[in-house]
Amino acid sequence: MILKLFPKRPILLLAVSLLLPALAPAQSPTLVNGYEPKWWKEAVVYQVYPRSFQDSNGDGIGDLPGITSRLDYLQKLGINVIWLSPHYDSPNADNGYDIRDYRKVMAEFGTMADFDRLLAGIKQRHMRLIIDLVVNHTSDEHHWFAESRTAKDNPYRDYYIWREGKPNPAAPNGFDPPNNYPSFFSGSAWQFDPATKQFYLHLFAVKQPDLNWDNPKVREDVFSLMRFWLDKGVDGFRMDVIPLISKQPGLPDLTPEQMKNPSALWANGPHRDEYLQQMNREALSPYDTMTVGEAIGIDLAKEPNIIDDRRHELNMVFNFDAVRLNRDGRMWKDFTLPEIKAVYSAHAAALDKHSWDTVFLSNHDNPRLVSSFGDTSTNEFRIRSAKLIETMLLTLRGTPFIYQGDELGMTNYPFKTIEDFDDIEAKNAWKADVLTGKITAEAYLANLRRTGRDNSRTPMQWTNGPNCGFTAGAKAWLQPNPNCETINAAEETANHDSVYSYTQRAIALRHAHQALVYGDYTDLDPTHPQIYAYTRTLGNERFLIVLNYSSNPTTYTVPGGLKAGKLLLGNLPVLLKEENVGNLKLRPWESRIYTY
Ligand code: TEU
Ligand code: CA
Repeated sequence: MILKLFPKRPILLLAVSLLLPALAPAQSPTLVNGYEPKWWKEAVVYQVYPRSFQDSNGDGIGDLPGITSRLDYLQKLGINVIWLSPHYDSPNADNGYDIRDYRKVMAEFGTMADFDRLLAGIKQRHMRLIIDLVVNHTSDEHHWFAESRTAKDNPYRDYYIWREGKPNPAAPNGFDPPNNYPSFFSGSAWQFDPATKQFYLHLFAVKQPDLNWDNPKVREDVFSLMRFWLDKGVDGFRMDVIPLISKQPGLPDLTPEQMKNPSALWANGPHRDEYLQQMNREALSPYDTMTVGEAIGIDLAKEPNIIDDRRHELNMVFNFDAVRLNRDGRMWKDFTLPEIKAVYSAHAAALDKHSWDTVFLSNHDNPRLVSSFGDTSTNEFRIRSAKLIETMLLTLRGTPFIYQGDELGMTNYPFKTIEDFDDIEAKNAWKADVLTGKITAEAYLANLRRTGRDNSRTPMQWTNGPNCGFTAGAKAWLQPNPNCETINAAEETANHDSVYSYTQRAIALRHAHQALVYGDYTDLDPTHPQIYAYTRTLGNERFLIVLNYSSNPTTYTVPGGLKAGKLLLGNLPVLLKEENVGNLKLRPWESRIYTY
């Protein structure tokens, strides 16, 4: 058509063909059930904790070549995106969440060439990689901080948050901290630094000083390191405690009310959204990225402020309402199925089609999925409940996240003494609470065995061989779980009825049906104490998911006269007569996905 317009003027023709698209109004994407389709909405994400995934050189510590050697395993599982917990140079005060050099790979994990090979291997297998952006704080060994602490007029002084202490002759160093902020890892959030006789803020460990994001140079340096990795071909970021970046002006003391949940204050600073919008503009928007923020302290109702796609901040966040249903502060607490269902109903109500959700019940900061939300009283129930929970995660609304080992049904570790633990959070709390007599060692350890982060950090169980096939070396950095005797990838990848093989089928089902991604969600029976029955519908694609979240059998009548149609996937072999019926005979921990 255009050729007819300008037969004799090729240059003009070229100019017009280049200009026209720019002139034409941006094609609004074809929405799916009101959602803008995105690869990261259709993806299943797999979190790798590199220190515990696969060792390749026998030093007992997982590494990048080890992950590369297992990419076929992940591709076969069917996952689309790998979230790599921190791989950067770090003194490992908090296992990598304390970064010394953002443009260098941790020596124990390998080289930049190893990273490039890993990224290439992931792309070759049509998967993507997001890395962990830890920029609320750095390591105290990062050169910014090494400079900053030397003198009050050092050009990097204002990269961190330094304040005068309150004179108190009775206090160590003669000063009390600037305010009453507690650290997440026990004790005060302030550390006195003798060199300049001032305190610096560290909401986490002493070796994790908080960056001062109010300093535009800090923001520019962060955006520049993000661009460094995006230029390498990384597909996005999981952002560590990102809502905490905007501190309270004047840093007044917490009130007694605020002291009960400081995150609620710290996560809602005055410049948070402005800085995330600047980050999106200057570091993310030029690339096709996926971003997920770790939103501690953000109420569900406030999440759209960060994830509504019209605000150009983050794509999604981790909300902790579900995964922390079994916690009261640090203490374990029992929970019920209606409580779980209430979380997802609240999410469905609070997040409209501009605010995409995440679905997860495990990560490197929480105990093992099947031990916390399933039933490990027998091996059979461990397998069934692990499959049931994967069914739930892969059919609820939002991008599902699988943590390494969940696909095998890995369990918590039989920790005995405090020496068995590595985690700084656990060790600091032992000093702060047990050694001061606030809580007995028995009570503390009993709780930690159920809630401790190290439960998820024990090495991946590849075989039933020495060190569970995680390392050819004599000793792993953290003891592997002896139950790799029965729970290991070698056995499960060869067994059609394993948790691995079932999870593979459930992921394939999600990929095959848009309704399980973009479909409307309806909880059919929110108050039922034992059954979780819900639908996902998109046009004439209609799915009924029924989960018997209990170790007791039951006969369940699907509400509203709804008939379960064709069975697409069950975690137990199902007799034909259990299709096209309203009454379902469900065995303990049985899950079924039907059309209807
Ligand atoms: O976690 C923040 C966070 O939510 C945890 O500290 C959590 O409160 C606690 O561990 C529950 O037991 C992020 C990282 O995921 C975590 O691994 C780091 O330790 C922390 O930030 C500091 O970077
Ligand atoms: Ca190694």
